[in-house]
Amino acid sequence: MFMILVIVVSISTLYFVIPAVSDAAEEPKTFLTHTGLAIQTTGDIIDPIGYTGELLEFDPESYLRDFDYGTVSELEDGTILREFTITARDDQVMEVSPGVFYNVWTFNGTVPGPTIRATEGDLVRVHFSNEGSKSHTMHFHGIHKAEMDGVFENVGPGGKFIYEFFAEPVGLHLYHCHVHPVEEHIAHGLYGAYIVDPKEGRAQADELVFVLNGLDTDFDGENNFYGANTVPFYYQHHPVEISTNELIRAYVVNILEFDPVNNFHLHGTLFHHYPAGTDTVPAGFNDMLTMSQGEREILEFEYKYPGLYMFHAHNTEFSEKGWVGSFLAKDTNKNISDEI
Ligand SMILES: [Cu+2]
Repeated sequence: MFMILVIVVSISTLYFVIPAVSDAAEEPKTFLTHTGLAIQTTGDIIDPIGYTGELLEFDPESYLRDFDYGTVSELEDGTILREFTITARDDQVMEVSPGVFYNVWTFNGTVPGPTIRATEGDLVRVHFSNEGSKSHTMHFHGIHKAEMDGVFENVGPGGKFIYEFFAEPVGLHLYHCHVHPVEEHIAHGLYGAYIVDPKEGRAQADELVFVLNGLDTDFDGENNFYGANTVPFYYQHHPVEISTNELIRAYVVNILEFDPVNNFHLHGTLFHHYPAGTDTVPAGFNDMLTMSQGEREILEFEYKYPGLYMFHAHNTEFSEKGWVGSFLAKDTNKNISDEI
């Protein structure tokens, strides 16, 4: 009788244990729902949009100093031609914070898109393809013909468009999708920085790009996360390494949706700032900058003393929801002389 009881208990235990073991071994899949919500689950989905969102990896570390100068050639009249290939998609998913998945819409697979860079007077030619499921465009800030403005000529799914214009004026500009509702197309990530360098160049510096943005991960028209270059708290966990007594040039673009203003506050030093980077005379010497949506500023500064210095939105709601980082200023010259 005792043996029968043991056998019954053993079989019952296996019945409950084995399915649990096989479930645990299943890899969770990422799905987009028809509302655009990105979820991960091992279960069956009853509300699928019909495809699985591709998980996107984005590295804010490499984005920071990554400039796309295009493919360069020279026209017969001596004009420099810079050609760029940009592809829009709207089906990818990014884990923007541990366990939080968001349907990102991308130019060349990143949010922000690549930092497009040219020199004043260059001919810029952008070969744009829309591989998304919705219409998209590229609207560049700057001086160009009306038909190159990327506003009225919607590029449908599978469509292509070539934008061509001369790089002018000198400055820090912006590009973004301009299809309605523009708010939705920008909030999902279709934007990037566009830099036009002066012909004579700028002073040698360690150059960094910060695109200030936010993430409305629950679609209520308010941001749940804020950041510089998309990933909340990234530069707090991975401080930006710079050198003391070296000129730092930060290209700061505010593309934050839903909130009317954003700001940039620097600790331990002050910066000269140039609105839109269009003038050679700084507008001020400050440690605090407030920008409305679409505004850009070039900041130039140096650290006198080595150490860890914060930079963040002075609006504490934004900084406590991710828009905070640090510079790790190292006394590089001292280290070199020590080694010698
Ligand atoms: Cu769009």
